[in-house]
Amino acid sequence: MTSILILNGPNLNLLGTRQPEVYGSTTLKDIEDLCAKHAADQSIAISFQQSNHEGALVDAIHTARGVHDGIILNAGAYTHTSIALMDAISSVALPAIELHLSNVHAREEFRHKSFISKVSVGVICGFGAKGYTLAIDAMMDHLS
Ligand code: CA2
Repeated sequence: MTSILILNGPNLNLLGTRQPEVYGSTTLKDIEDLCAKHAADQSIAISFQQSNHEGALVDAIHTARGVHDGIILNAGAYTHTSIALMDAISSVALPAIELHLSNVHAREEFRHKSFISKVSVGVICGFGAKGYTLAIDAMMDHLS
């Protein structure tokens, strides 16, 4: 069975509590449930994780090697700053999809830069919570 790690970075645990105009009113737990149902319908295994800590995210990416077939990563603000996460993705040699709820390209200039894009097979942004199921489908298509 194909297995996908869906990894979420800093502050995404606060989804649904503030800034609904930017990130929607769906909570991270709602998104996890959405992903679990979408994956179960297609007999895909998923592991849905979140951390506010860069090193913990690096550890989760390392642990994915030999366990998961691909990684969907919403690295939050670390997207725009973290060479460590970029190197972690490169080092495990698993396909990664960069994901964002918001359209980062329609926002502040500092959100236009991504270290994760450089090591990703593709990027999905701007579709809110729906982006997570789009990313699962894109990963399955990439792996097939
Ligand atoms: O659009 C996305 O998914 C982002 O990865 C979200 C990050 C942001 O730094 C990226 O540029 C784009 C921020 C997540 C913060 O989430 C919050 C949720 C509720 C309340 C406050 C922050």
